[in-house]
Formats: sequence, structure tokens, C-alpha cells
Amino acid sequence: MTEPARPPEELGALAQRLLDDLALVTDEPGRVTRAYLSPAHGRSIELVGGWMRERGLDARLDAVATLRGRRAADAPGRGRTLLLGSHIDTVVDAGKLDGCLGVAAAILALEEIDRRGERLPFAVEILAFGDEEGVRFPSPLSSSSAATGTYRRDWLVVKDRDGVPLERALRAFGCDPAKIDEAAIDPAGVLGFLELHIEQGPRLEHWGLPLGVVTSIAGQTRMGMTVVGMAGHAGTVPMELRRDAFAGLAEIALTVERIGRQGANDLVATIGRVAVLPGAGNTVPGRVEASLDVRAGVDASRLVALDRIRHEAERIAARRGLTIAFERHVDVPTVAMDGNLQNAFAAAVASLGLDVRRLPSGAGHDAMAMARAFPSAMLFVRSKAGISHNPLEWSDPLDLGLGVEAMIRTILDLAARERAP
Ligand code: HGY
Ligand code: MN
Ligand code: MN
Repeated sequence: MTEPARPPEELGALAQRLLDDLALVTDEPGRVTRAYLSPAHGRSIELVGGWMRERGLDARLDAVATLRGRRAADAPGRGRTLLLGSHIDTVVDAGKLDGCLGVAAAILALEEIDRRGERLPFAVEILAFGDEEGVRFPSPLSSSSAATGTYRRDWLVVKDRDGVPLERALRAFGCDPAKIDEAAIDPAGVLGFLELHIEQGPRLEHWGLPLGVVTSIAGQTRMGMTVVGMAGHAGTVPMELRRDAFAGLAEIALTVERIGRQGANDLVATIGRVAVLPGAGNTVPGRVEASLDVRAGVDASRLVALDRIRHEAERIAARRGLTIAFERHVDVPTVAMDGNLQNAFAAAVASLGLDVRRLPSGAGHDAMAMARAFPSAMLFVRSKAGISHNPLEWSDPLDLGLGVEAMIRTILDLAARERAP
């Protein structure tokens, strides 16, 4: 029995309601923080798994705690599967949309396709990844890496700030690390991976457009920097005799910013986390542990900037009588999105009467891991003032609904092409 198509306004309101409910699932009451394998991650799996099951999807957890909701094909085809989804983990004090929109939109798109009486000649699997951000463990994209058979074994021994190894956290969550290989999806049976995501930047708003097709995802390097000097009494150690690790890091931070500003191809460089040790107000810092995040739309720009940062940081440390050590956590190249799937998204956007603009992504996404094994593409939804990784993150529900409708039309377009001849 078919029902009238729900307009984007209605689809957007439904998406917003799901996102509001999911945002209440947090490790930190009063703000949205949902870390990989945390109690809130567990509760989010229950909530999203319920959304899936209520809509007839077969929902299960894989060996790295990715929630997978599967809808079987209901028309003759070639026996392939279309993958949809995004991540449900968040940064600290996050917004409601980053990642979660892609999962909620995929669930609503399938629900609407069924309501419209449409049949699909391929199975659809919705993936709700638990570790895209890499906030709790330095293992970003680990869940989607498992789905593509590119999981890094060394991730299992990385520790969170409480010293808990990722492997122990997986076991405590009820997952079996010995079965991680089973999480890999055979590319031979996959039509592609589609991800709806907020832009997290200002371009679509500047262009006055609700949607945009992603061309590529910027490569990124994430490192840890440890600067060591000599802790001392803040009242007795003369300035000229100090080996102040924080003052050294501060000079390095301004150098990172200067190199970032001078770079090309959307180069960006960020120190987002700094631990000043021992951390007493009356003690000259003897040790600083900091993060370094460098990205660019062209890999050569990123690699040149990293070399310059490392060289200048070592020179600053030497001049100050400090040591500096770097530890590489992430090194992912710039990834191009699949041309055919980009065009499918573009056709859907155009069918909504919207101008089609294509843009690169400065933010990393699961699609960059999924692209290692499957044709992958992303559709962006406009972000108000380009704000993200911030509780002020917001998109107009109408834009959310247009994103869901564009996803629906893309899936139906792919279905028309996949139907057995
Ligand atoms: O950091 C990123 O680019 C993404 O939000 N994980
Ligand atoms: Mn994010
Ligand atoms: Mn994201």
C-alpha cells in the first residue's frame, strides 16, 4: 500500500526529532559528548538499533561495535548491497548533527522508500560507525576501516586518557577483537557507499545553497608532540635559567599558525589539545603533551608544511634547552569521491530544482576510509555560519529534509540502473 510522498519540510522535521533524541544520549549531562565504547555509545546503539528494527531492518553489531541495519532487496537485481551511513560518536561538547545526520537520514530515506511502495534491486545496509572522531583513542576512522578490511592492529594497544587499551574497551563492550577481520565487507558485492553529512564549513551558506556534492576529502596528519624541559619553583627559578616546556610549546604554536597561514590548497594546522604538566600554578612546566592536526586539499602541501613545522619546532626546542618528540597517529591521503556516485547525487539535487555545486571537504569523514574498498560519495547539507564541533552547530530542518529527499532520489536512481535487464 503506497502513501503520499512526505515533503522535505516533513522529512526534515522527522530528522530533527531523531537527532534531538539522540543528542540526549551523552557521557556528560548538559552537553553532547559520546565517546567510542562509552556507556553513552552503548545507549546510542540501543536507541538507533530500535529505530532500525521499528522500520524492519535487521540490526546487529559487528566486532568493532558498528551498528549495522540491513534491508534485503525486494526486486530482481544483481545481488549487490548499497551501503549508507555515517558515525554516531561525537567530539567533546558537540552539536547534534555531525555524523548522526547521516545515520538518521539513511533510516528515514529507507522508510520513505517503503512508504512510497518502491522496490529496490539491491540490499541496503546502514552503518552507524562508533569511532570516526578518534577522540577517546587516537584511532579515528577505525570503525569504517574495519568495514574495509584496513583496520590497523596497532590500534588495539592504544590507550585512552585513563590508560585503558582499546582492545580491553572492546572486550568490556562485548566485542571480540579476534573477529575484527569478519567486519570487512566484500567489495565484490557492494554497489557503493553514500554518506549525507553537514558541511561543517561556510561555503554552501555563502553560495546560498542547501546542498552540495563533495569532490574530495582533504588528507590529514594527526600527531602528538611531547615537549620536555625542567619543572621548577615558580618563585625561585630566574627567567634566564628556565627550561619552560609550556613557553616553548607556545612559541611552537605561533609557528604552526604562521606556517598554516602561509600554506596553499586549503592548508590548515591546529593544536587543539594541550596538557601542561605537572599542572600546578606555582610550578614551571616541565612537560607539555599537545596534539597537532595538519590538513590540505593537496597532499604535497600538507607534507611540506609538516616538514617545516617539525624543523622549526626542533630548532625552537634546541634554543630553549628543551627536547621535543613527535608521535604520528593518523596519516591519510586526500581521497577523491567516486565520479559516477557524485553525478548521481548531482542529478538528485538538480531534480529538486536546486543549483548543483561541488566542493572539497576539509573535514575528514568515514567516506575516506570506505573509499579504500568501495565507490564512495558524500552529499553536504548547509551549516549555519559553518559552525561545527560546537553546540551551536545547526542546519535548517528544511535543508535536512532536502538532504533526505536527495538521498531518496539518488537511491531510486541507482535502483533504476541496477534493475536486472
Ligand atoms: O576531524 C575531522 O575532520 C572529523 O570531524 N572527524
Ligand atoms: Mn566531526
Ligand atoms: Mn563527521
